Amino acid sequence: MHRILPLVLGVGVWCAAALALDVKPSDFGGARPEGPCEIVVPRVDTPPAIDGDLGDAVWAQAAAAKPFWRAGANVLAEEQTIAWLCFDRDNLYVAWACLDAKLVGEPVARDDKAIWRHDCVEVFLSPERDAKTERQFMLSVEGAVYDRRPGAEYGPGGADWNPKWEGKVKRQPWGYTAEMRLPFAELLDARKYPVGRGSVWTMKLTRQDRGDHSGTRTSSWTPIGPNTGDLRAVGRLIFEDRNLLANGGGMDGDVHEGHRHGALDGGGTH
Ligand SMILES: [Ca+2]
Ligand SMILES: [Ca+2]
Repeated sequence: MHRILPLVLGVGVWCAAALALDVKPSDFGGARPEGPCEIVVPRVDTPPAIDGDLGDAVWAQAAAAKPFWRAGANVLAEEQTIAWLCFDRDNLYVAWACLDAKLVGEPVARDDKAIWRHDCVEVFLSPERDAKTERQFMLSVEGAVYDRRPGAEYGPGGADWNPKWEGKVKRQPWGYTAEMRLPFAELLDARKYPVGRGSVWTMKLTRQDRGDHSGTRTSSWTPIGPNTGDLRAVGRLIFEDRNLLANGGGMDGDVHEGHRHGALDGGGTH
């Protein structure tokens, strides 16, 4: 969990960041995980206001996903990103802080592929833990959205899927912040399959960065291939509690799985 501390920032420009989070330049970056990327996200009582500003107290309780890796390479991304996640009964919430020297974007219509020429953050989610079903939520620095779900009923590419979700962005002196509210009911039959303690989904968190450099720089929380369509690059999104096998019971496979990830305790949550 994040400590709630006053902002003590060594770089002057950071002083303008009115974040409830204890965000400072040294927070960006970090070591590559030894195993699969996982994050255990806490349940919260008070939802954030989705306005792009991370001043909501609830973000200090959220789990952080970092660092981000350059797509197609085994090196940290040039401009780093932190995403924070938490949930309540009805929604998954995602906050973003993106270091970015030059913001590039313009308003475009929903599902306009021009969004790939803009600065964007993206979430890919599969409650079924099957990457081929992953739903994509993309939000540009100008607040444009692209969302898709694989399936013939959603058109070629799946972009005709238009769920109800919220995403807002706020420009910062050092880049931008963003917030998303992703309703469970848009992702699955939440009454039949309630999301809660011990639920595990697969997830990718990625970012497209345009700027004075050539082309798009793609980066990802999970080490990933050259583009965000990499179906193997999923991490595990764990709701509230990683291991429900408190007494070591259960099936052999589950025990081994729990043991294997035990070494990562806390690694994805700070
Ligand atoms: Ca907010
Ligand atoms: Ca869509």
